[in-house]
Amino acid sequence: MDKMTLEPHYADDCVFCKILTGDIPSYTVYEDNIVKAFLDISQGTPGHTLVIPKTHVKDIFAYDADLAAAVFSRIPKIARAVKAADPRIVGMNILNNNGSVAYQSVFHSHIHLVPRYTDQDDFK
Ligand code: DGP
Repeated sequence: MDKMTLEPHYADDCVFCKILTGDIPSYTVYEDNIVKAFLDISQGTPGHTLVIPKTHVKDIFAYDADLAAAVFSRIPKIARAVKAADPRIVGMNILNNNGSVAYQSVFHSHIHLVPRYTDQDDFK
């Protein structure tokens, strides 16, 4: 596989690329030169966050090792930031869907951070 760029690179007709360019508003949780993390429009639990690479990549099968290292190495720091937002958060599901059969609905790779709460029965 050719080396991928880590620099921002946008695709036409991609809702998450439009979030990256600011054409679609989002609530930013964390951002640097490689990734953006923002609240999912459909909050599985309060604080449900998506982490996306700033370069358009469809799914995990399209990553090269450098992009994977850059994106996934940032997840613990972002997870800690989400967790720190509410002392009731005591756990977190971290999920990544690849392909429509695996319930991927937006084809710009993203990692779900779904906080889990001490009183999570409140969110069922
Ligand atoms: P997945 O099913 O794994 O592809 O998850 C896609 C998620 O993207 C889904 O939970 C809803 C979220 N989503 C879709 N469109 C938007 C949007 O315009 N803004 C935000 N913040 N989230 C979106």
